[in-house]
Amino acid sequence: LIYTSEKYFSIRMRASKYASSEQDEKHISGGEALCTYDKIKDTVNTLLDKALSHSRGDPDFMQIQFDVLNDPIKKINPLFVSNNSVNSDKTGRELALKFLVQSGVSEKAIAKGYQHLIDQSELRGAILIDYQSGERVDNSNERGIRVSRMDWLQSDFERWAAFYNLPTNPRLKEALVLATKVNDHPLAIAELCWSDDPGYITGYVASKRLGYQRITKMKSPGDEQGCRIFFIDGTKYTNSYIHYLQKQPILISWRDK
Ligand code: PML
Ligand code: MG
Ligand code: MG
Ligand code: MG
Repeated sequence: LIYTSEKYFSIRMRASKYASSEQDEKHISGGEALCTYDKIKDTVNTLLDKALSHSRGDPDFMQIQFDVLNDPIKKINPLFVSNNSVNSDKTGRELALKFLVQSGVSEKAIAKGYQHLIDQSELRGAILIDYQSGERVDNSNERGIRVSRMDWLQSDFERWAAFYNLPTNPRLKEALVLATKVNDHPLAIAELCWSDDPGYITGYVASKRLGYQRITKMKSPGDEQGCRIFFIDGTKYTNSYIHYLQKQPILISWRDK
């Protein structure tokens, strides 16, 4: 047998509704994967299925794209996961506030972060907020920043989940991949997230200091307003951070660097 160094590809999907109508475009689903050439077909099918059976609705626009990776893939360990069970979304939001403050984010920045979300209700990606001033530091308006080029081999994820007695929930996997990438960068201070899926109310705060703190209730069922805020040191090098989020290939890898 001859082993060659294999090429990897980044596969990305995004699906939406009303893209070509008078109504505001509605984000339905997005997805990211890294794979070798022989896995492209299966990976594309998985992303296709994800968007065609989505609780936010049936898309009328979808784009699936792949491109070869030229930069080397960096392997990083997943953030440590803790579970916080709360009995209401109010308690969940209060706990999230506490975790953000413990991670170093100012209360002013958190309040302003929530205001940016309210002002921009059609956001598709994440917004970047300075962790002290609360100013928004990306210029992407309602598009937001999309984190790309990341994955976690399913077999490695399943070994990890079994070890920690966690569910092999694809949402947990995708969110933990993203949170680990986002927080691995020196400019990252913390992330706040909950889903835009009406039926999924678990969210999290993630940071280098606290790991991935899952919170069981972050919004009321039926609510389609999601949240993804990256609190960063936004006083310099913001463009290099955005470049990292969009371009640096990251493979989450448990105990196997
Ligand atoms: C999403 O669905 O886009 C975000 C889900 C965040 C929480 C995932 C989890 O830990 O269960
Ligand atoms: Mg439209
Ligand atoms: Mg995958
Ligand atoms: Mg979603």
